[in-house]
Amino acid sequence: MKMKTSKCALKARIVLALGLTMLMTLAMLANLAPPVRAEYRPHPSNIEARRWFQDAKFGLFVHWGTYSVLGDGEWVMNNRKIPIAAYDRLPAQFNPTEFDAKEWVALAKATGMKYITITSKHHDGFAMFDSKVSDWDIIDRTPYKKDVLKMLADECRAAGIKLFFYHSHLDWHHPDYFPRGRTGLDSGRANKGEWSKYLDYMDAQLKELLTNYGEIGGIWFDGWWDRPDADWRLEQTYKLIHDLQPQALVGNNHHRRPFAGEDFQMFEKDLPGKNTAGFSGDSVIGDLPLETCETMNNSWGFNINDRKFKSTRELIHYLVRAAGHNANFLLNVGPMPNGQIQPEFVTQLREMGQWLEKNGEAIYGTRGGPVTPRGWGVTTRKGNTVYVHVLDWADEAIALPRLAQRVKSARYLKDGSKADFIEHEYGLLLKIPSRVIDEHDTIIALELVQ
Ligand code: H79
Repeated sequence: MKMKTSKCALKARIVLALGLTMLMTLAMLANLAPPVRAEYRPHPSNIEARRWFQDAKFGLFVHWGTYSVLGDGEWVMNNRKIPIAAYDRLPAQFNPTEFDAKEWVALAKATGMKYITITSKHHDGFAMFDSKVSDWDIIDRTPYKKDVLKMLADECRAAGIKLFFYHSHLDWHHPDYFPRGRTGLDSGRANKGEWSKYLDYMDAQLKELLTNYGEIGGIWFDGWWDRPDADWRLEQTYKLIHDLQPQALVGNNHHRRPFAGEDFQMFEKDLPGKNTAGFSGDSVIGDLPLETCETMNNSWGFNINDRKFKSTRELIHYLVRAAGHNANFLLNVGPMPNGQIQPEFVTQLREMGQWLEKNGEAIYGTRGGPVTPRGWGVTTRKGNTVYVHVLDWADEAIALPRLAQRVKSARYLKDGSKADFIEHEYGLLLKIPSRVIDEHDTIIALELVQ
C-alpha cells in the first residue's frame, strides 16, 4: 500500500516536472519568437539572389549624409545634442561638387567588391534621394539638388554592381517618431506624434526607393533597437518590399535571430557568433546568408580626426576570416562632404583589390570550409576544392584534423606548384615552404576525392 502511494507520488512528481518543463519551454519559445509571425516563402528569384549574394562575398558600405559636413561621424546630432532647429542648417552646406558616381563604382570594382550598400536615410532622417513625401531631402534642402542615389544606381547598373540601400528605422527628425526611443532625445521635438503616421511615412519612402531606382539588391535596416518593444509593422513593410521587388534581399540589424520575412543576417563589427563590439550579445546565428560589416578606421560617417586606419593586412584578414565563417564582408567608407573618398581609404582598398586579383579563387563563390575557424586561419570550400588559408603561422608545416574525404592532390596558390602533404590517422600534414609564403594569407588548395 505504502509502495503504491510513493509510486503515485513519483508519478505525480514526474507529471508535474514534465508539465513545468513544457511550460518553461513554451515561455522560452514565446520569449525568443520574433514579432513577425506570418509565413514567408521567398520567391525563386530571391533564392537565386541569396546564392548570388553568398558568392559575391565582398561589398562596399557607404555612410554619407548631411552629417558629413561636420566631419564627426553620423551620430553627431545625438552625440553633440544638436536640436533640429540648428541641425537644419547643415544641408545648405552640403554641396558635393566633386561627387563622381563613376569614380566610386570603379573604385569598388578595383577593390574586388561586387555590391554597394549606401545610406538612403540614416538616423538623422535626412533622405539622400528625391523624396516626394518629405522636403527633408537632398533635392529640397541642398545647393547640390541632385539625386545621388539615382546617379549611383545608374552607374552601378552599367558596371554590373548591385546596389543596396541602408535605411534607418530610427528617425531623430520626424515629428511622428513618437513615443521616442533610447536615442535622439535632445532634438527639441514636441512631446507628441502619431507612430502609425511615421510608419506610413517610412513605407512611402521605401516604396520610392523600390520604384524609382530600377532593380535593387535589397534593403539594410538599422535602428530597430532604438524601440525594441514597439510595433514596427515589419510584416507589412517586408511584404511591401517583396511585392515590389521579390528578389530584393531584406536584412535588419536588430541584433537578434532573424525575423520572418528577412533574407540575410548581418553582424556589426563582429564575425558571426562573436561579440567583441558588444552589439551581438542577443544575436543568434540563423540559417540565412550572413554578412559582417566593419569600418576602415573607427568611424562610419566621415570623421576628420580619426586616424586609426586599419592596415591592408588587417582588412584582408577580416575578409578571409569572414569567408571562413561563411559570411560576406561589407567594408565601410564615409565619403567627405565634397563627394570624394579620402585618399587614406583608397590606398588600402586598391591593395585589397590587387591581392584579390591573385587570390580571389579562394574567396569568391566559396562557403565556409570543413575545418571550423582556428587561431592560425580558416578554410573555405568550392565544390571539391578546400582552400586552407594560413594567416598566422611560423612553422614549415601545419597539421589539420582529418577531413571526411581523402585528398587527391594539393597545390600552392602562390605559384600553382604541387604542395606536399601527408595523410595520417592523426590528421593532415601540409608543408609550407618559404617560397610560397604570402605576406597576408598563404593558401593551399586541396582537391578532395569525390
Ligand atoms: O550605421 C552605423 C551606425 O551608425 C549604426 N550601425 C552602423 C552600421 C549604429 N548605431 N548604433 N550603433 C551602431 C551602436 C549603438 C549603440 C547604442 Fe544602444 C545605442 C548604445 C546606446 C544606444 C543599442 C541601444 C545598444 C544599446 C541600446
